Amino acid sequence: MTPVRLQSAPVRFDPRLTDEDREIGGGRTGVGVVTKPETKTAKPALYKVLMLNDDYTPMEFVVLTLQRFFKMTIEDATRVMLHVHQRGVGVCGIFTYEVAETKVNQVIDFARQHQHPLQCTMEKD
Ligand code: TYC
Repeated sequence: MTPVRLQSAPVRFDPRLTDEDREIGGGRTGVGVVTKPETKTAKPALYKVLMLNDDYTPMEFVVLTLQRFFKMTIEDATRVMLHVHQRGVGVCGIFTYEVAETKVNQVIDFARQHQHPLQCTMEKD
C-alpha cells in the first residue's frame, strides 16, 4: 500500500508580501497588528441662514417669523431682528443644507403671503 503523504496545499506566490512575511506559514502567520478601522463618514457641511433688512417689513412681523421658523423666544427674536435692522444682515441659525434651504423657503413664502418684502438667504458656514 502506498503511504499517504500529509502535505498542505502549495501556497501561491504573493508579490505583495515581503520576505519576512513569507518566512513562516507562507505569509499566513496568523499574526497581525490590530488597527482601528478608518471612519469614512464625513460630517455634513453646515449653512448659515441669514435674514436681510429692508425698509418695509414691520418689526413685529420679523419677530414673529423668527419665533415661528427658528423656534426663538420673543427675547431672542427681538434681539436678532434689531441686529438685522441696525446692521443689515443677521444669522437666524446654522443647519445642514436641506434644513437651511427649507427654512429660507418657509420665510420667503410666509413673507409673500403677507405682502412683505422680507428676504432670507443661506451661505456655507
Ligand atoms: N427695517 C425694518 C423696519 O424698519 C424692520 C426689519 C428688521 C425688516 C429686520 C427686515 O430682516 C428685517 N420696519
